[in-house]
Amino acid sequence: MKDILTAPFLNEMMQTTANMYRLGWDERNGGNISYLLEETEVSPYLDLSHVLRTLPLGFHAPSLEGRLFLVTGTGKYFKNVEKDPETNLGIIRIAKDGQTAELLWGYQDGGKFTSELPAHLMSHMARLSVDPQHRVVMHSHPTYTLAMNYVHKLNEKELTHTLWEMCTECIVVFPDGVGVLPWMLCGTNEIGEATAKKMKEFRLVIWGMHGIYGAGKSLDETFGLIETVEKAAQIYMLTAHLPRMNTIKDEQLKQLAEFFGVSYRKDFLNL
Ligand code: 2HA
Ligand code: ZN
Repeated sequence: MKDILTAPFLNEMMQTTANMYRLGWDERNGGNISYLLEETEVSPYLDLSHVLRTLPLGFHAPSLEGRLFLVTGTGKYFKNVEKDPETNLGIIRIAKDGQTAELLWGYQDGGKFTSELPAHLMSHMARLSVDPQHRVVMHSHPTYTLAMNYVHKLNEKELTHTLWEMCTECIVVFPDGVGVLPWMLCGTNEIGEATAKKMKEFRLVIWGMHGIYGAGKSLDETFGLIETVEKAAQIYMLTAHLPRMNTIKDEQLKQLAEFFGVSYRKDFLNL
């Protein structure tokens, strides 16, 4: 067996969480990530027949049976993942019953997966149903995105439109826009179900006055989606209190989407 601490998927996760922590997006135990792994990428590092513990999921995920996920731990800090991945992360496999997680590695202090696992696994199911390449669900509390939640209307059309106006590349990076959920109690199956429903349509979902969910094919792509929203929200928060002298017009947003060949939410423009 190769040393799991040298596995590319683990190092990518360690770098991503450290990066997000340093950006100030994931204070204390804020944020969580789940990363769908292929058996072939894990098997050189781990005996997949050796289950350390079993943990109830608290809901049913039949279509994920046998799937492997690298998941951040509940109550754990992104700040600490890099120096102690085996305590702060875990690799789980969804058991045959679709309602139990088999722990294969990690959570070595007796811990378990993030309290937001329902939202993660339900989102994985939703994204896989529309994108077979999908692999990552990422939740975070990016500062300016959150600030914007308090001073901007929280509906999908107006929020997406404002974000698209803030940076030229936004409509190209997230042409599908940003889904929005109102404030809801986190850690529940209800917010998980609501998030997953939005994830059929959007790769980005705002949790009102809480944070953001992103989904993508890789850690880099998913991070990049949230990073681009956060950059746009920063420009908005730096300018919202000032008289607006210029803006990117809807006709120009349309030109961008057409030039870069992306399929965008035409109903989010006022043309
Ligand atoms: O894991 O961010 O939403 C801590 C959170 C809960
Ligand atoms: Zn959160």
